[in-house]
Amino acid sequence: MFGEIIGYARKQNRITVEFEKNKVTIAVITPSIINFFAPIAGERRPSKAIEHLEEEPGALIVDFTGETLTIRTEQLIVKVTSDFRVNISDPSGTILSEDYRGTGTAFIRRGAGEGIAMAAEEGHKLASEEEKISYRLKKKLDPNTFFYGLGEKTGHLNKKGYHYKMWNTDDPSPHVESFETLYKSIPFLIALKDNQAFGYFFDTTFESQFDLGKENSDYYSFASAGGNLDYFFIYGPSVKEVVTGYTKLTGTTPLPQLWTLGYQQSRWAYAPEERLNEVADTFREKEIPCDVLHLDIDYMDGYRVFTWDRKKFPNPEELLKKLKAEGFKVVTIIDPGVKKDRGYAIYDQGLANHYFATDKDHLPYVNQVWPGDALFPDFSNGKVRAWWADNQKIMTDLGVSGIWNDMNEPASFKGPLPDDVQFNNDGIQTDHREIHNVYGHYMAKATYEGIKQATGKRPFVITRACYAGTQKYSTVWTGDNQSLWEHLRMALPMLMNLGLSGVAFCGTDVGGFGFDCTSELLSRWVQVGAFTPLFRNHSSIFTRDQEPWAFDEQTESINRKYIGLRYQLLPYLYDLLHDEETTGLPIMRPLLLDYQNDPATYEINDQILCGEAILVAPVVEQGAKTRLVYLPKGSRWIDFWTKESYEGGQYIVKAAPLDVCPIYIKEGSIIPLYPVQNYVGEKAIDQLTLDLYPPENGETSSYTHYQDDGESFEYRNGSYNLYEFSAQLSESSKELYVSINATHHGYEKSYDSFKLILNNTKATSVAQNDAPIPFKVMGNKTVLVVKEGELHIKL
Ligand code: MIG
Repeated sequence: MFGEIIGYARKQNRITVEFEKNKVTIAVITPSIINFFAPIAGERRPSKAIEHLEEEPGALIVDFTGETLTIRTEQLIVKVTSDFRVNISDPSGTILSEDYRGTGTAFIRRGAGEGIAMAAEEGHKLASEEEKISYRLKKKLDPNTFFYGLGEKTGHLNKKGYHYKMWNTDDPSPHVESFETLYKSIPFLIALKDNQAFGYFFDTTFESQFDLGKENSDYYSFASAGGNLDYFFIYGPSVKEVVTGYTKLTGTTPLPQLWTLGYQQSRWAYAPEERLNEVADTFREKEIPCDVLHLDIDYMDGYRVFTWDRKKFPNPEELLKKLKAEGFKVVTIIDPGVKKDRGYAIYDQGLANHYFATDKDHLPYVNQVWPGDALFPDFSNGKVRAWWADNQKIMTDLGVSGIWNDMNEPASFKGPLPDDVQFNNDGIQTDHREIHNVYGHYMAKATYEGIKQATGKRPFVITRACYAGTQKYSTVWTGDNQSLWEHLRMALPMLMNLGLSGVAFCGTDVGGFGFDCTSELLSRWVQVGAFTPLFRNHSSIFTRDQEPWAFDEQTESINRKYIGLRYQLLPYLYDLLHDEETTGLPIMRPLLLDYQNDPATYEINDQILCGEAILVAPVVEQGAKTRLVYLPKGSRWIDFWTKESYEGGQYIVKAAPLDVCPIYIKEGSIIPLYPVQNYVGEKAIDQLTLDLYPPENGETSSYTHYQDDGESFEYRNGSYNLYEFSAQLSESSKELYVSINATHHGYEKSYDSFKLILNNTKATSVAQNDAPIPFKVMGNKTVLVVKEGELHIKL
């Protein structure tokens, strides 16, 4: 395909390498991020994932020996040889990524039977796929490599040994490990090898494949069914730096409105309005906090998007106003399929303006979804996105607070959209093969922009389908899981890998969507949900009720307990999302993200970190009343319930009766808490609680807390407050110094006081600026209320 290198040209940070048969471009984006581009399919087109590429390449040296072209950045050495073979090493020369130069072929399966060798089903499948792909890139696989990322995939945290595909797919059968595709396509892979992490972002929207040492353990490979070869190598060496690098390219999730972090209740479907009101009333009667209610497809008039069934919902505006007064925000579902129905405004406008995808003869393409015959807006056309964005006002003007985008793979009932369905692609006409994986992405983007323009507030969008970069516009949920223990277990690595793939704001249907949930399963699932960024219980029309009270008293009180805990943690979660807007780091993390030096964390599937401070080891097995917990090395950990303290780097056995989710707090943590409220904004928060777990003697720990109005974009103009908290324990362990300081004051409201909970601390005196401060010792902790300033606590 390429041949020998003939020469090269350099223009600042772009190096064009001329091969006998092709010309490639290597661009140094930053010292740790390199882009490799080969025009296999044709001209370069604007990326759909990367909208603002900031280049800060630093110093680089290029040199060519006649055989090998070497590019040295401040962080990497890239060597290119014939046939566009690339080796990448760190500055010390340790190889990170090496193109595979061997002749290894795919394994074969031998039939048992009479011992006759035969290619098995899978072999044939691989062979036929090979015909479809336009290029395959093979990289040498070292045995001590771990793989993460790839967005929303079934299976375990470490993806080594598996094969996955990127082709957005709605398959309602139970999601199992053998699924190669789901609703989302994020062609971003992280490799961790000898404590060095690096990533590859393959920016192709065509169907693509990742083989992670499945077909041959000597190499891993990436292949695409079309488009140009266009990938970014992103160096760590920490996984954190890789994730931050990837989100520097594709964007981070903007800070959401605070209420979106509250509890959300959904079901297919809360209709008519009496039913919705009944659910709302039950939350308030039972004092189970809830901020959001979702309306699924049955609120619409004959499944016509942007309409209401006026029999079931005679006056949506009044209804939403009434619910708002009770503290409920309503989110409505909007599907892409527009009913083919003359006289229906959305259809008429779409048709008149040529807004729908067409067949190859340029006639509007029709398939079937919920409303029957339906057409598909061509979201790859900026004009269509602008129209769709304007339509959001129809909903927000009635008081709708967020939009839930479903079915945007796009799903269709009469077979999949044919390859040759035509799309405008912002003026570079193309077909379904190129647009399929970004259809949901563009829909979410249009929805985000529409809500922003209509309300001026931070938009809340949930999408099922997405591509790399969708995190800039939308939160995601993982589609139609089922009420199975297997699916609760699966949710953890799936969400952790989504988080590592830039999708910081994500969640699963708590309790499971399909199949009937059990009281025990819901009790355990809500314990996980409380720590997932998007916390929504949702179930299908075909299943038994699944609200927190749908089972028995015990299940209800477990729901209340964990939803309440979630509301206490809101300021902590909000701080995480605020940090994430800059760093791109996920809220729900695999342990290895923070403990990369501890290889025992590399394959932990069933524990998570919620930010740095909280480790959660949920019970994900029916009947289990105890579980093994791994506490990572490098920190000490305090049992959240008993306050017992443990050294990291060990497994412990934790008793976990049904109402106990094992939770551990990292020693030294200072966690901001709100009181439990029925909904965000119910109580004015004049006092912030600081749940403090003192550091080791001689150590200091600190925490930055962020505060703003929780809904507008004013924070971008400086309208926010920052507080710096720190705690220091003296060498003798006899003195604890705590400081509370406002370091940025731009938002008009602030806290009047702080309630300090000093865990595992018995104070004998407390002074602020030498003046004694009253305090209470309660068991093993000390509680006091203070203003900003320096505190001297004698123990
Ligand atoms: O084919 O709108 O994943 O959350 O409740 C089912 C009805 C269509 C699939 C979504 C699910 C939603 C359901 N939808």
